[in-house]
Order: sequence, then C-alpha cells, then structure tokens
Amino acid sequence: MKLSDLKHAKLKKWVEDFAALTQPDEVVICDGSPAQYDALEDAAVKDGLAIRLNEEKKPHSVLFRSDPSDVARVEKRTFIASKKEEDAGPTNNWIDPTELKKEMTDLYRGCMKGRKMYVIPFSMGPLGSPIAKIGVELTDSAYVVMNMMIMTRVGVKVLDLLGTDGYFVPCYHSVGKPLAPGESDHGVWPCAPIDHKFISQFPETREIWSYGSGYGGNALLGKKCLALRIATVLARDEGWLAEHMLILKVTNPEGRCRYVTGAFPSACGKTNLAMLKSTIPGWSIETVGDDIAWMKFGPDGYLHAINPEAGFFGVAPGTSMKSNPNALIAASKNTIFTNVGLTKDGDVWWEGIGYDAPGELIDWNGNPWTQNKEDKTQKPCAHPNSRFTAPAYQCPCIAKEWEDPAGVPISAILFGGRRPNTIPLVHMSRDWNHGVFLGSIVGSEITAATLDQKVGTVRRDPFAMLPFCGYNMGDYFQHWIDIGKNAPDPKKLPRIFYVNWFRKDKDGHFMWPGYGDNSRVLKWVFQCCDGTAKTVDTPIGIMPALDGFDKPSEVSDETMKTLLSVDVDGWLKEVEDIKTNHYPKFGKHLPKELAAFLDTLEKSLKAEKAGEAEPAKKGGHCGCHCGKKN
Ligand code: OXD
Ligand code: MN
Repeated sequence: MKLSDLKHAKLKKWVEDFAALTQPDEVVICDGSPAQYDALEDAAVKDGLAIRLNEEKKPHSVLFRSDPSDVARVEKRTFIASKKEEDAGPTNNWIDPTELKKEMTDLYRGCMKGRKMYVIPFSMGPLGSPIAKIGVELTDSAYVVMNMMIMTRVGVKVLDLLGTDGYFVPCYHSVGKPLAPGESDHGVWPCAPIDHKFISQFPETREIWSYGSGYGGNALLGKKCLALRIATVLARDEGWLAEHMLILKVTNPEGRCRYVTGAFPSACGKTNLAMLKSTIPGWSIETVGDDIAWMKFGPDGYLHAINPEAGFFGVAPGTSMKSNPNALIAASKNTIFTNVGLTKDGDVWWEGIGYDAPGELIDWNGNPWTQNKEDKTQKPCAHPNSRFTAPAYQCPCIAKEWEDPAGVPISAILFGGRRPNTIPLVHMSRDWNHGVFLGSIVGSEITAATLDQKVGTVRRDPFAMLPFCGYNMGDYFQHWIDIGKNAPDPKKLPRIFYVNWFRKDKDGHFMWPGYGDNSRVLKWVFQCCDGTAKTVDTPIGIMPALDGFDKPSEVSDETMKTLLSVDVDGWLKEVEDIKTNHYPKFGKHLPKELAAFLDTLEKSLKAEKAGEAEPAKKGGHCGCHCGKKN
C-alpha cells in the first residue's frame, strides 16, 4: 500500500507534511498483514536489533535489547502542554504548548534521515465499537510498529473505518537518531539523550508528540499517551471514563458471572490479578484486560467497559508458572521480548521465572552472565522492567467477550496499593461518592528510595492515575463525581471497593497469601453486588463479617481478624497525611464532597477511639446505592 492510496485527504496531507519535516528515505503504510510483520522482523534481525529465538522453544518470537538509557517510561520528560498551567494541574509537568511545539519541531527537522517512516493506523478497542477510538502513529521505529501490531488493531481495516474524513488522534514519534548516508544501526538501539526525550500530550488539540525514546509507553503511543492521557480528556468532555484498570470476569459455581475493574499503581500485580487462578472450588476468573479500561454507560444503564488494547505489555521478572501461568502461556509464541536474558539454546530467562538459569546466558546488556546465587550483589540478568509483548488472544483465560464491541457491564470497581499497614484486606464504599473518595486517596508505600520520598512513606497515586491523567487531577475527581450524578440509573452504578493484598506482620511477613487466594476477596465482592454478603458497618466503610468470609486454611483466625479490622490509630494518621500532604495540592479544584468525606471519616474514627461509636452493625448490605439495608 502506498501513500497515494490513502483516501482520507486530511490524513494524507498530515503524513506528507510530517515526512517533509522529518525527511525519511521512504514512507511505508502499515496494512496490518502478517507478511508485513514478518518483513519488519526480518529487517530488525538483519540490522542486529533483534535476535530470533529458538523456533521450538518460542515459535515466531524475537528478543530486542534496548539502550541502557532507554528502559522505562520517563515521567520527568512527560509533559501535559495545555494553554494554561492550571489545566495541567499540580501532578503533571506542564510546558507552554507553543514553545514546546517550536522546540520539538526543531528536533523533528530531518530526524528520520536514512530511515523509513511508518504510518500506523490503529484502533484502540474492538473495531467499530461505540467506545473505541482511532489513532494514527507516524514513527521511524520498526520495533514500535511490531509492538503496535500486537498491542492494538492495525491496518487496512482501520483505514476503511476512517473512510475519507473520519476522526483520528494524530501521534508523532521518532527515536531521534537520524542516520548518515550509508550508516545503519549496527545492532545499537537508536534513541536520543535524556534531555532530548519528550513525551508530550496536547490536550486541547488532542495531539501526541513523542521524541527520543523507543521504549514502551514512551513510544507505543496507543497505550499510556492515547488510551490514558488524551483519552481522559476525551472522556471528561464526552461523559465517560478512561482508566488505568484491569477488567476481569468472575463466574460463581451456579455459572452466573460479574465483571470487575481494578486500578492499582504500576508494579502492584495488576496482570497477575487479571489472570489469577481461583483457589475456591467452582469459582473461576477470566481476563478481559490487564491495564486499561474505557467505561461508558450502555443503553441498559450500566457502565460498560472495553479493553482498548489487544495485547499484554507485561513485566517479565517475577512471572512464573506459579505466579502467573496464564501470562507465561500467552507469551509462549508470537511474542516480542525486550531486555530479558537469553539462554544458549535460544530461549529467554529472567529472575523469578521459577527455575535456575541454565548455564551461561547473555544478559540484557548483551554480556555473558552466569547465575551465582551466593553473590547477593550480582546484577540481574534481565532488566527489572524487561517486558513481553504478547497477543491477548493467546491467553488461556481470556474471556470470550473480550472483543465484544458493546463492552462488558461492570458490577464492581476495585482500588488498591501496596500498604504494609493500616489498610484492611477489603472494604466497600457506602456509595458512589464515598468510592470516589477512596480512589482519590490510593497510595503505595515507598519501598526503595528511588523517588524523592523517604522509604516507608506513602506515595499517593489517586486512582493509580498519577502519571496518566491528561488534565488537572482535582477536575478529574470532579468528573468521577459527575459520572455518578449523571448516571442514567444510580442503582446500576458499580460498587466501589478498596483492597490491600500487601499487609505485613510485625516480623515483616505478608499476612495474606495473595495470588489465587485473592479470588476469596472477589467472591465477597460478588456477594456484595448480589446483596448476599455478610457485612459489618465500620467507621471506614462496609467490611466482611469474619464468619462471612471464605478464609484460606493456612491463614489463622487471629491473622484474619487483623486483616479485617479497622486500625483506628493507623487511619487517623492516614487522615492527617491526606489533610496535610495530599488534598491541599488540589486547592480550589478539590471537590467539596471529598473534603467532607475526610472530615466525616476523622470524626467517626475519633468517636470510635473515644468509645462513643455504636457497636459495629452486622447485616447484609443490599449492594446497590439506594442506601437500604436488608
Ligand atoms: C505499565 C505501567 O507499564 O503502568 O503498564 O507502568
Ligand atoms: Mn499500567
């Protein structure tokens, strides 16, 4: 397919203009065909950028090694360029859009010399779904094209859907490393130095301009840039929700199912939760998505979610047959591995894969590496943020409705983080706005002093959206409140829960087994939605009654009691931290409803401490938001 074949005049002109600026040798339209994918793979292998893996061990799969300076999302080089700084809000890096466009245009000038420019028409979401959106990415990275072909729906069918004048989100991307005549990459991952890297979102014009990084969310622009940062802006204006959430399907022993979404900060085990193997006989969990959910009210009045992605860009280290067999099987063929170890026989290996490294390997830097378990200072073989890019349809537990254009009706929304103390295993909000309050206070404990915060303090990551919200986070809280207010039928809104799998005892051991046993929490969530759960009212919300929770046998009664109790002093400290360090950041953008919840919470905790509170009330909660108890 050639540039002249593009029937969409605006798209064609936009491509021509960017090609004139960046001066590639050739413009290639991505048709989405397997033949084109294979040709890109062959070229990457020939350029020394990719290594073909053993066809028997990992059929049709390759390994890429990136530059050590280009291994992760670069939050400090990620910008929200709205006209007014206030619209980007206190949690984003803001730059003036005019200045930024000038600076980036200079960087883009001639940046694709010696390279091909690929035009990637892609759909986020099942083609033609009323919730899906189309983007077009222009990039000079074959790695990006290959990943986008797994992570999104790419090609002619998207162009057909766009027709002659359909709307698309324009996305520019360059690795920022032009080639001199006759020069090639010679096996060196192309990228630009850190202060030339820009991951820029322009919320008013709904554009994405990325420069200098070829890695993950910096470069696969459908994912964090479009499906979250730009989509949050579209969602605000169009009345829906674009969220950093997994989507899973729970089926009970009677064969009835419910769909649940869940927001957790990065590195809290979202992919594992989305694919967990239930430990309760008769209950099963299937996956609809592992990272992003777009939710819109359907004609039936329920919030319906689609997974805008078509693949998993999962963290490899720690993924094993024990922790997540479904992810390992999804990544057993037709997969791109990035920055993992390579074995002598052409297979991959990483820390936490579940078995020792077989003999001498090549590490993610391309150096020989032999495992030495005695040496606690040994550098890892796989980079801690090494990844697999695997097609979702290969996941054994993918739900049959994962590509349903209508999405799946959501019964429950979970929020969670890594909290060694204070936060109980699970509690349910009293109503939608209380759930918004819980989302707004999500946080994770700092475990390594890599951020500008002390170990042991809580990094607030509201709705797990801290690096992903494309506008003022205070206004985003308000948008969540408005979604509840404008719901066609408030009784059909999802129930909202706060979970914590990471509570530790005084010796630093995890109190809850997690993984498959998280299905026990999902069972209680399911029962809350049915109105059949055994619950108690507490100052922080609705919690499971001890005798109404399906406890794993290895957890003692004492531990279970602690996991399901309210730590009044811990929560009072939590309130204090939110009051002093978190909420004030949002100034006048903080919805008054949220400030009121914080006050009420503080009062009830103080009353509980003073022994003035009514004793915990037992009883089923009807499960909808009508306020009725049964
Ligand atoms: C991701 C992230 O890669 O959240 O999904 O960082
Ligand atoms: Mn994520």
